[in-house]
Amino acid sequence: MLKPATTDIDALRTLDERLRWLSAWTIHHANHVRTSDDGLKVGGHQASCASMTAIMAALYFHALGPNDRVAVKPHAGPVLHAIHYLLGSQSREALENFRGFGGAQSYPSRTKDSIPVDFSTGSVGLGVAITLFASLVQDYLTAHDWLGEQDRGRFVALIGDAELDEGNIYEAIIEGAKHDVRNLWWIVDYNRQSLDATSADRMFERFDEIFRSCGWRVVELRYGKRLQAALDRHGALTDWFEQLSNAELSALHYQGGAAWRTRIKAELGKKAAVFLKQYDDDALASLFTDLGGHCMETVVEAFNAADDDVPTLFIAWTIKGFGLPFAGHKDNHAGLMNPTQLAALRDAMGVREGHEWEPLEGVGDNARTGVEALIDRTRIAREKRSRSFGTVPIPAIPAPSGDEQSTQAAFGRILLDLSKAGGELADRIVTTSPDVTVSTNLGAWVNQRGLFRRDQMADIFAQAKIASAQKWGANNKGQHIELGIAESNLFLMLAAAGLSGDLFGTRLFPIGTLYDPFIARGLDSLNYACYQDARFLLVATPSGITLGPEGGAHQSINPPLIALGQPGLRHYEPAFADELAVMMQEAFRLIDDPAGESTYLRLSTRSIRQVERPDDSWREGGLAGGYWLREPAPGAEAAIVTMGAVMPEALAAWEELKEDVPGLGLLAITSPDLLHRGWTAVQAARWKNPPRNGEGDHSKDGGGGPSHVETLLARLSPTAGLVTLADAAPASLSWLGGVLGQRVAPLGVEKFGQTGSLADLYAAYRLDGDAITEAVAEILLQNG
Ligand SMILES: Cc1ncc(C[n+]2csc(CCOP(=O)(O)OP(=O)(O)O)c2C)c(N)n1
Ligand SMILES: [Mg+2]
Repeated sequence: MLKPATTDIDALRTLDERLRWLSAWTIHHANHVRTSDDGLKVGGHQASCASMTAIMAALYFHALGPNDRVAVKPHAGPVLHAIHYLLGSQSREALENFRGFGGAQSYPSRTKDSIPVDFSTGSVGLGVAITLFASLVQDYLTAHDWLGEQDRGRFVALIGDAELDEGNIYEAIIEGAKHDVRNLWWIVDYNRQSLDATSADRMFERFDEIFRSCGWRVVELRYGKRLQAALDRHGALTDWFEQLSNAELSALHYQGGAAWRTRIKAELGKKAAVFLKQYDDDALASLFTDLGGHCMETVVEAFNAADDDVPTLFIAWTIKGFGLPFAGHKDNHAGLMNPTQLAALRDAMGVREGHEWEPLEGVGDNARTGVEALIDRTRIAREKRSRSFGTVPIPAIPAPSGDEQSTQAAFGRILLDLSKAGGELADRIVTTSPDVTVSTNLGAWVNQRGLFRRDQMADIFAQAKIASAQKWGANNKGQHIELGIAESNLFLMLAAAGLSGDLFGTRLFPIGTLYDPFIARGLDSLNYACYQDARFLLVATPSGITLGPEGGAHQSINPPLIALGQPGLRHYEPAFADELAVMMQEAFRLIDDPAGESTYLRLSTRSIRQVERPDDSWREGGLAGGYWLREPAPGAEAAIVTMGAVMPEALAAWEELKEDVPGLGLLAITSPDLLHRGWTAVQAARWKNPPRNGEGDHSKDGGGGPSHVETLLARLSPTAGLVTLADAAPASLSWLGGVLGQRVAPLGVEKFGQTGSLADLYAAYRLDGDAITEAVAEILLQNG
């Protein structure tokens, strides 16, 4: 760690002021200067920025090394942009267009911002926790000889104090403790205010205990040097000050010097007389705002002292809106200075009107040299890092053999075969699961490739010669990261490992498994992973009421609908093992393709008879979202349209009905998600809509020709009826009727499941042959 010279401290103070000005001005400009044609409030968080500028100046212009990565508190996004503006890596245009289309994003975004953003933030808590999993991925890569010591860094999260209420943070530190995670700095902007008001009192003491018990070092930056010195001389004042509640403290900061004087006089009387005499009102206000997080020396000292790999929580006391007219006001979260207030701040900061965007405006000639030198020496990346893709050959994945198979068992077999065959892809796969490794069929893979731990963990049961099918020893070459039961952690782990190419230059192929219904438990973390364009394979199994005796608490209904609405995640739902093999191969390809995405496979434990295939012509359609498993006659009046584990019911019904319903087709849907995307993409292309800013078109369609789903359904009569059948919410498939205006009789699960045999459940929930026959009759009758 570099020890700063005194002149550097001065330069850092100047940069702190510049960041406070530029962030406030960027937000002001977007709200009060830029013309608005829709009357919407643009917004921004001047107060949340102002409380962090000293911390961020010290971090970016002093403490950070070139390999360090930071998740910035979402509402301090403008400060990050201001930092890059000073470094010359952010344009004035992007700042002038803050929160505008194509401009600097409101919250730091890896994919949409032009500056290097290490982790997107926005949904509070998630940016914090992903740094922990990124650190774990760093250790994984080092242990596997993919990352040298010289390329390792520290992971930093800048956190709002109210953000610490998010439970996912505690789930993460518990997991981190198990893995002895290190190289983390989490820096809390302890301004004691949330969005609505001031936050609960003295929570820092609780946080302190929680983090320490998880193996963290906790460093509190309560007072700045000036305030500390004053309090040291006046014991009674210290006691009084420390008794102030968060609300009282904030109110006094807002009210200013006269209010401090009145309160102190009233409550300490003579004991404070000597103290009060030393300060006029302005000096008094200034003294009490000298909290740890605003005192450059204090911040720099604390960063310098934490120069090891122990995970460290810094609790830096600050004032929300520090230096701005609404400092400390409980309602200041979204508060914006009005033009008069802004002009006063501008004058106070020595910024000339019309020169607001000058990077070092108001910095005197003497100071300027030091500031420029410090900016030059700053070691953080100034350019957006190039993403690494296309590095790993993806071998063909053969289908596992067997007349009867479940997709879940086939998944385990495919991974086992991949492991045995070896090769680069197999070596780069890292699997992870929240305590359902064995029950999602990852067991054989883990037996082959082992659990990952930095330190050796003996397989005690194996050593004691106790019979077990599952090996459970770990070392630093293992390829499975076992997590506790916290699905949010699973998705954050997948997010971090799915960004390994971007963060560390080495692509991993992360595979996470969990039970399908519990996707919902980690949904925001999953969305967060996709939002950052992390690449992974999510295997959700078992699924649906097909789980039978396990009952309603474990039977998923709506994940296909979730997937239908989730950008960056492709849903595949195979019925047969050969489909699954093709989908896994495609999922690996998509992980390593610049225009790719993540894949969600919805699998089942139901063992079903595999179909005989005359040839491989189904494959292309299977990958595109669907294919005719039983061809309809041209212009046929009816088709059964089915996805996943209920395929045997559809096949049986087709056999039974094919005589009575001439030309009846059976359409196997492998991805409603892809079909829907292809359909809308083609329509957009027809209307010549350009693709949205930066978003890859993941469908194969888009040229204006018919989409895959249109081609499939055009085989039927325009007046045909579709019986859709899925062990999922019926809306997963019923939308297909909208494509060509064909009628639909939707079958699926709309009520919570329960225990029972498959026959019982399929009958009760109308997924059986009778239901299909009735539905076919229904649509034919309607046809008149
Ligand atoms: C998951 C989530 N819930 C709610 C919000 C809305 N929100 C944004 S900031 C905020 C309060 C943040 O307070 P704090 O973390 O203390 O930050 P600061 O005081 O520094 O602005 C809330 C509730 C959000 N961004 N994410
Ligand atoms: Mg706060």
